[in-house]
Amino acid sequence: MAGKKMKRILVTGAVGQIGSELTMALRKRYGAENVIATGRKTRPSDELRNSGPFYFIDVTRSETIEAVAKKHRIDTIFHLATILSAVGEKNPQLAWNVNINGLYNVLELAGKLDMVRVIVPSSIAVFGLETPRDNTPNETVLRPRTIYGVTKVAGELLGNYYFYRFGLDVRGLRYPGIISHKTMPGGGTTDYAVAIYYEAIKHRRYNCFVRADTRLPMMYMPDCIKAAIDLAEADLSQLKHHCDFNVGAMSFSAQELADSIRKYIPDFECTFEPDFRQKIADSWPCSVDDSPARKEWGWQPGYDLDAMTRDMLEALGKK
Ligand code: AKB
Repeated sequence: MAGKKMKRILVTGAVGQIGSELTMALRKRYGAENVIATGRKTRPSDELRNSGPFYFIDVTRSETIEAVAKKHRIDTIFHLATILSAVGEKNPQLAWNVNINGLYNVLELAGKLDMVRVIVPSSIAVFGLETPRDNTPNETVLRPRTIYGVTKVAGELLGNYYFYRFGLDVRGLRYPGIISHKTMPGGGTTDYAVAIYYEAIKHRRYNCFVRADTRLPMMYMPDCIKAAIDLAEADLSQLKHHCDFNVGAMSFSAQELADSIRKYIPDFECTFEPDFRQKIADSWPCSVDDSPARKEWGWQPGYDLDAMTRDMLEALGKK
């Protein structure tokens, strides 16, 4: 069984770091009119607004998603609206409401409207201090210490539940930190790995909010988009996992990241002044084992640290 084809797609969180680029990639692939971008409050870029339909919705209010989904006869939702780890620690109630109730609303609606598929990103935040940190297995201890991680574990379980209980084709992958140059990330722990490039170009210096030896798994945006689309288009009969795929690309310390930038900007200076996000970073893996994703849907990243740094600096330099 290959699973039904996606035709009309709704993206929640389309104004965010991943959503803004994923929406454009989906529009190119599925036709601009067939990919409906939605956001809650932030004004969409001209590119997003002018290239296809855009609506303001609130995922915690089911009727707002339902109205758009019915109007455009949506059969697939890429559900990206989420509160990330650092903002979540500042407002755990908001994180619970958006990440849990928002997801519940999306899954219920997808079932009610007999949709083909729901794609929901998870995160390396599902892991915790008791998890092996190097080459973290796909199947391991999931005891996160952040509310974001708690909601992501619950989200994976909920998505799997809807698959096994109601036959709804829900798929998800555990993203590492995502690095990109179009839209800034909104309140995660791995945001330093994006900010460092902007500051290197603008000011030749950056004060990093984690220690130099902080090593985390990371991924460049083109790989992030490819992973979402490859998983969404994978043959259902090949999937043994559904909502909980590890996906790796690269792993480096904050120092190694600064060194990689220094190869291109020799006078770049990086200082390290850890804040509350250090504790979150210390509870996450250094690298992940993504062999189930490679085996079940052919996951293969394209970028390593130096290739990404070259591309980031070139793109931001032009900006
Ligand atoms: C965050 O730092 O909160 C996110 C993530 C790893 O899920 N980038």
